[in-house]
Amino acid sequence: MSLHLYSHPFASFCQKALVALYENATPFEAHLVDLGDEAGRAAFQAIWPMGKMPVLRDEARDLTIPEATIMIEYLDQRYRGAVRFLPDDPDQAWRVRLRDRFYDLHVQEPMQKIVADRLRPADSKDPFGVEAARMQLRTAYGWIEQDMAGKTWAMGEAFSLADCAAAPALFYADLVEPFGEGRSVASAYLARLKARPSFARVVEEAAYFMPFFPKG
Ligand SMILES: N[C@@H](CCC(=O)N[C@@H](CS)C(=O)NCC(=O)O)C(=O)O
Repeated sequence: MSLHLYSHPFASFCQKALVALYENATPFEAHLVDLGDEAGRAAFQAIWPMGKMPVLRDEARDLTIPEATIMIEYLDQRYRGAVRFLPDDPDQAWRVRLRDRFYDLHVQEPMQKIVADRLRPADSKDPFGVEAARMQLRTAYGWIEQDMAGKTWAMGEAFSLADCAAAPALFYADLVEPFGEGRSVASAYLARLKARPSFARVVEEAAYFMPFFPKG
């Protein structure tokens, strides 16, 4: 097996990479990363010193590929399947990348900020930062409501890198800052993502860990 994925099924950026791998049934060996375990963290940091998951190793080419977006681009180039994550057309490609950045920076990041705050000790909370993150999410939902109008996937009919990014980002964001009234387009998009077999499998594999999701 050439491809080795270092990840955790509950981690949102790992889920993004898993969606891409499952979309094309790309064969890979999964390695569970336990950052809570000192030896596990050290072993993982020997592969990628930044210690952020997911990381892909392509043993056949002796390459280490961190960053979920870059990993998916790599899969699209080197392990291409029926689903193309980045279109060849440059004008379509930058639109995909824009949406990938959007879901990482404006949905995943504030969502992670809120989740991380729930894990902080009571005397180290950051209510100001959490409120700013909530506002950022609400603004992002407004943009999604317009951007997704009339579309099945982020780029229309073709599933892409942008949808790999959107699936876990929206799944967890809706848990910490529910879409609420007036976000029917975003809600319907998330429902389609949850029904997509690749992401449904990801959610099923994470189900064991869901009771550990920190409550607000
Ligand atoms: N920019 C990275 C972010 C990866 C990331 O934040 N991963 C989280 C899990 S979802 C992580 O490894 N967190 C562990 C830590 O921060 O110690 C990517 O897109 O892959």
